[in-house]
Amino acid sequence: MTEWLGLPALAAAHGGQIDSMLGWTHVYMLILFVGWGGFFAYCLVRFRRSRQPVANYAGVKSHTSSYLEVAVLVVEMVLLFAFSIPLWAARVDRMPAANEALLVEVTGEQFAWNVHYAGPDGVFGRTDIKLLDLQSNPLGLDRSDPAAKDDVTTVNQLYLPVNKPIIVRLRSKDVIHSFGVPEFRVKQDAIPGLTIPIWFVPNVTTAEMRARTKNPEFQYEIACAQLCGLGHARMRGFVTVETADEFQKWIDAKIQEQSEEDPFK
Ligand SMILES: [Cu+2]
Repeated sequence: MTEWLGLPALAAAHGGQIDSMLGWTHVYMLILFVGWGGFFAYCLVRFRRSRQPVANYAGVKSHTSSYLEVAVLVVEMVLLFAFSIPLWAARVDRMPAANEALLVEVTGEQFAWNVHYAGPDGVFGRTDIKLLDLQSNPLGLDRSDPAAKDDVTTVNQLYLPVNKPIIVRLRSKDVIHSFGVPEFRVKQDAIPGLTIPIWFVPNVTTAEMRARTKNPEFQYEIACAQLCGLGHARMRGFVTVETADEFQKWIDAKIQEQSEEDPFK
């Protein structure tokens, strides 16, 4: 229905609602544009100099323009109250239950996305700013904490299972970044000092999307959508959406690999 907008391919369960909202906004704005444009052209002709050589201080007495403005206001109220607020309530405000969702922490920094999974125990290990090392431990994860043993961290690689609600807890280490994945129709600023949750349900795997777009190199990309410094343009993360089994295999392998690297284990 909204193909005419030329949006990126859709890969999240609720994305259709966002697209329809975008579609309606464009339709209303097109009507307004044509209306205002027509009104402007009419005024140029109607109040041309040859017809009105001298300014008339009383001005126009008709109320037509006031009625038009009220009509514009009504259209904008419809957009706000009939579309935006209900959509916000359904899509943003109401988080999925924590036991049905996969919770991932994503921390922006200049210029990378740090991804942190709690692992099978579902508990995020302790982090400590003193342990922070940009190369080896960008999140300052304390591996001596029992809850951290099975935690998985990656840089710029977000793996997600398909058809499962994902809650991303967004944070930032330095400046304002913005987590934007166009195919999931999500975009949210990551603000230092705040932890901001967003959620979505990816419903097309990377493999399916590659087949659909006939592009074997297709990847979902986390684009930093706030100009965050000189390296902003290279602040790209990648999202791989897999089946539940593939995702489980990936995370198990990751846990294995990290425990082998871990000198304290
Ligand atoms: Cu950034």
